[in-house]
Amino acid sequence: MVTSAATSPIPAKPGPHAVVLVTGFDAFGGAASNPSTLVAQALHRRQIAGCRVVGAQLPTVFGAALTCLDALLERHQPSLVICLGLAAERATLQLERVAINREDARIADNRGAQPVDRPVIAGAPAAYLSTLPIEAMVRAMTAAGVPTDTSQSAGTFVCNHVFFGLMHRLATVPALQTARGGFIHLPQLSAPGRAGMPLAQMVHGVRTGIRTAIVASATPQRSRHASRS
Ligand code: PCA
Repeated sequence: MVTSAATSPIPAKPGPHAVVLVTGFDAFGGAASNPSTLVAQALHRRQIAGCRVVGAQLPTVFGAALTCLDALLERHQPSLVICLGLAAERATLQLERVAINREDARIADNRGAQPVDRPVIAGAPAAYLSTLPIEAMVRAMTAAGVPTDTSQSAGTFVCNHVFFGLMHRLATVPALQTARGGFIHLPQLSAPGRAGMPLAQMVHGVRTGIRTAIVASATPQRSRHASRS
């Protein structure tokens, strides 16, 4: 069963008390840095469409990442949560549609854990859909000059673990049931002789996506493809 949490608009009127939580991850798999935490840092304390951004870093560690996310959710009671992670093989920003209740690690996490074919949360639904207005965000981010796509798989490593844990909490914790959330994978940072995207472009794309998510109605989005059919 795929479960989608309520698709109401952002509940709190945009204002100084409405919080947008943006998380990134620390470096993993031998890489020197992770652009997701750099984007979260760059947006920390910014105001976007009347909401205050709280940027934070999660550890790339099964379990500990969700413990850290829980503390942030409890402390900030955000109206909107966007978790970011690196998917180095991708060329664009990618809004993930679905979090699955499964983890299966190709490499060890930052504490050496490498789970094989186990649920993120035993007894929870098989999957959750993002509650972000994905189509509107992709349109706005692309129009802002930041190559952006949708993705139908967040993988089975720590990013999916956090995405699934987030969506389960938004669906089941009463205080969070009107909040919306989702996950965006980022390409690697560009560097001399290496393909990728500059940090400023990623920050601009994520900021544009957040603004769109705040102001967009959550009524069903017209498909990007509708005008072609
Ligand atoms: N990317 C990994 C985990 C941390 C990150 O930034 C992933 O895609 O699962």
